[in-house]
Amino acid sequence: MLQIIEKLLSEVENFKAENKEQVEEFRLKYLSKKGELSKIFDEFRMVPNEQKKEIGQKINFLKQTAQAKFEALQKNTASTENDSLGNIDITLPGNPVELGSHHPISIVRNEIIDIFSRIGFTVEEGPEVEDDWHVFSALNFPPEHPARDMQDTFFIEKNPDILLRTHTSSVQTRVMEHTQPPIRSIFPGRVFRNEAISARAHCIFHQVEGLYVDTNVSFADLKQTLLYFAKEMFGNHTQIRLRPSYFPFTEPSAEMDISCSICGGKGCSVCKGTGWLEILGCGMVDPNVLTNCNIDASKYTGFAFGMGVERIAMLKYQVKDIRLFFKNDTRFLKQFEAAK
Ligand code: 2NM
Repeated sequence: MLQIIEKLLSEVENFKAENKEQVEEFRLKYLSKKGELSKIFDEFRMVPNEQKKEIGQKINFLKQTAQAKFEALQKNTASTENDSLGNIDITLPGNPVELGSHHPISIVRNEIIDIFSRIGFTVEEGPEVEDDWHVFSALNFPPEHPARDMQDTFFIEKNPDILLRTHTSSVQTRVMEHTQPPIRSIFPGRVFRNEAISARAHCIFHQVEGLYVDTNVSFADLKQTLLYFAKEMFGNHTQIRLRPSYFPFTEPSAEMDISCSICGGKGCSVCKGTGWLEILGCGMVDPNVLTNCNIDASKYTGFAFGMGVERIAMLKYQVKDIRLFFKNDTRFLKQFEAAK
């Protein structure tokens, strides 16, 4: 009998329960009317009187231990199963929410838009899939112009009249066609060129172009507007330089350099020792373009300009490879201004 009591005591002490079902198992096995303890109490009646004291104490101890164990098991399983309500410290801070960051192209595009918005330019957008008229013909590109070549432009295979715009000037055609001057807008958007991808060129990139058409718009207006832009974008110390150039839609045309923002004009590896960095093309809108878009070229003049957002972003952030903007490598992207 003593052996049985010892065995039960060790069983009770070592019993493990992970849920309510196992606690109930414990109760049935040891504490219920047909359980082990009941049996022991029944057999106790047969114990000779001289042993009753010793064995009685052992049985009582077993009963107390089993009772205490049962209560402890109940308490433990209750507290784990009630976690969703009872055991949570609601004053603890929540798990941090990871925020993304703005893409550098978006940051620079928005900054360009802000700068021109402050002097009254509105923002206009248009389709990426265009027709020949809005991208080339209306803009004074002659039929044999190389930009119209398959090598430079993505055409829709079955219809060479439909193509991916190579510049956002096509939006300017659309705006001029249905708006009489004054027109003072910028045109941000994605453009497509059939070019080999390298560290300096990509087949998809972003432009912001600008257009100002009104009476008496002059080259001096163009120059001051772009000087203001350069100073806002690259700092008040920035100087500009205009070099004669050629574009089909402007006459005269120019390319604009800024004094090198890295070395301040002394000459370094970024500006290749020249002290100047090319950032955009510009010019006075060719009267043919105005006429093509139903604007009276004897009454109105205009200036236009266009820049690559990637180029500006590469200069601003000293990014050496344009492909980084398109890779979606988060190690690159998370270095830029966090989303709010
Ligand atoms: C450039 C450079 C020079 C330009 C011209 C026109 C329009 F529609 F008015 F004729 N839009 N954009 C222009 C002029 C664009 O990008 C380098």
